[in-house]
Formats: sequence, structure tokens, C-alpha cells
Amino acid sequence: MVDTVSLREAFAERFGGTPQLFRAPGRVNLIGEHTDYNDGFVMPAALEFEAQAAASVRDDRIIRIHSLNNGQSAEIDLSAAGNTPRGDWTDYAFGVAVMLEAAGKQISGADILVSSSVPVGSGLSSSAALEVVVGYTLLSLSGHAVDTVELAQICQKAENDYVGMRCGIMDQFISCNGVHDHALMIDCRSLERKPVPIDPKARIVVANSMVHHALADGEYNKRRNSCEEGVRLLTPALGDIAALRDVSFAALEENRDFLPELTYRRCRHIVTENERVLTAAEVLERGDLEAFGQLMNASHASMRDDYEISCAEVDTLVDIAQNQPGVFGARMTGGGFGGCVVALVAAEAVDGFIENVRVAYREATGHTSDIFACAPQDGAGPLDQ
Ligand code: GAF
Repeated sequence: MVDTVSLREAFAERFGGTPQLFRAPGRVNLIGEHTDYNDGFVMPAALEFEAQAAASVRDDRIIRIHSLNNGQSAEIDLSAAGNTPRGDWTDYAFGVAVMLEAAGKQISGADILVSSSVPVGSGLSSSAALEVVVGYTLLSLSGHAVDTVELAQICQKAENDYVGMRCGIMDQFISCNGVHDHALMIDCRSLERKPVPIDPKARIVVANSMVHHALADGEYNKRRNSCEEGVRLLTPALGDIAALRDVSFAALEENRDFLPELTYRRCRHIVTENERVLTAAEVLERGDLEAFGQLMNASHASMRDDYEISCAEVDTLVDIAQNQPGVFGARMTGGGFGGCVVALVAAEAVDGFIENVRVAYREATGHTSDIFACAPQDGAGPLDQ
């Protein structure tokens, strides 16, 4: 992570003047995968990894952006008609500017320098962190109060309609609304949220498989289509269902003959995952870490076997993690096809866990996993000046 002094200096060198600083975190999801776009439940936490922006307002309608991560610069003129995606990282930033305007939030031009410590392609939401920090920055520089629920929705819209990735609301929502030392139980239909404290006896540990399979976005959209197909095919039997959130496991089982086998398995992941998240929130509240860990393990099995979004390296990493002393549970986190594994580990066992998992995963795959214990953070905001 770049320190704030260096961030200011880099800004002054590139654009001149004194910037304001903002931040937006990446996330890890403890449980509830692919449930967000089914109007269901998720339980992410915001991470220490974050996107940071140094920015100042301009007196025209041009947004210039420079990334310290890749050294690239780009600009967009908000007053010009027909700003279209370029197919690169700038779409996450400019897409948010375009969607803010479309939502009726007139924004000023700005010079923005961004720097992010969220590893790209690791399933920790580097894109949502970039969207949210840019959105927060543009709103603040333009004198708008930031409504963090609305900002999450606008950033999701940017990703859906400008970038072309049909993601749910989870990543943007937790980046906007994370709570220090807590996971956040989110109802992705009502957008109600409840902070759930993490028992100090346990630590959230994230291990990066260091692989990312390129088919991720296409497969993601296919999973969404399967869920929508499930709703369509179940509607005649179940009546008015808006999303798989409205289907109980018993109802799914009774009506499975209406679904092709693959669609049935996709739906079974979502329906059972929603139930797992609801139970997970209950058991975490009463400090039953063993029960929470079992739900994490079951979630992984469901992602691997029913939703088929895991891959060999991630399964190996999960298997190694689940079999360490002091581990309550472990599962893949994020969209899938590589990326990170999250484990809940007894506080006193964390050091041994990190060492053992690193060695065993390297022996099994040749990859050296980045592994770190996390302390959940607050959502986006100004960066300490
Ligand atoms: C990605 C998406 F962006 C989220 O909306 C969510 O669906 C997640 O995959 C899977 O739970 O991070």
C-alpha cells in the first residue's frame, strides 16, 4: 500500500496541486456465494486491501485518471455525447462517472490518481474497490452527500451496463458499508444489513491459490442464466416467485422434475446456500464457531459439485486448509474459477496454519500461496488526511 505522503507527492507530480484522499476496501466473503443476484443472503467483510484515490476538482467536465499500479493514464469528457467502454480497467472508473450522471448526480471534472493494494483476479473485489473509490471521490468533490447504499447500486450498474459483467450487489455494497471487526449479513433484496461480530477466539485467514482461469466472466453469466431459467421453469408450479430466494429446499425437491438436471443442480446450490447463510448468521451470533465452520465446508462442496465454480487448485487448497489443526472451516470465496480461499482459524493456531498451508500447497501444486490473517475494516470514506 502506498502511504499517504507518497500518494500526495505522486498526485502533485502528475497533476499539480494538493489533493483530497479517499479509500474503498476489497472484500472477502465468509459465506453466501452467487446468492446476491438471486435476491438472497451474503456475509462478506471488508479487507485491509483497498483502492485509494488522490483527487482534485477541475473547472471543466473532463475526468483525467492515472493508475499507479499500471502507469496508465486516460481521460473522458463528460460533456461529450456517447462515451463508450474501452474494454480495459478505465471502464470501472469512467463507467461510474457515466452512471452517476445517469442517476441525476451532476459531477464536476476531476484529476484522479488511483493506487490499489487489492490483488487483481484473486476474487477479493479489486474492481468493486476501484469503482467505489472513484464514485466516492467524484461525489465528494462535486459537493454531494454520499449515500453508501445508493453509491453501491450505482457502481453495480456501472459494472452491469458499462463493463458488461452481470454481477450482483455484494462487492460494491460491502466496499461501501463494511464495519470494523465485523462481517456484514446482507439481505440482497431489501438491502437491509446487520453487522455480525467476529468472535475474538477466531481469525479470518485468506489464502490465494495464485490461479485465475480466464473463463470466469463467461461462466459467471451462464450461472446467472441457469438461475433465471430455474425461476422460469418453477413458476408454473410455485406461483409468483421473483427469484430463487423465494424457493425453499422442500419446494425445489418436490418440483425437480420440471428442471433439466444441470439447472436443478445450479438451483440446489443457490437454495441450500441461502439456507446456510441464514444459519451461519445465527450460529456466529451465539459464538458457535464449529457450526459456522461446518457450514463453510458444506458451502465449498456445493460450489464444487453443484455450481461447478471451483477448480483443481482451489479444491486442493481448500482440502489442505480444512485439514489443519485449529481450523473451523474453509471454502473458496468470490466468483470462482481460481482466486482465494477463506478459512476460519482459532487465533492461537493461525501462525502454524499459514506455514503448513503454504508448504503443503506448494508441494501439491508448485504455486506459492499468499496467506494472511484479516481484520475486517470500515467501508469507503475519506482517507486520513
Ligand atoms: C462476484 C460478483 F461480483 C458478486 O456480485 C458475487 O456474485 C460473487 O462473484 C459471487 O458470490 O464477486
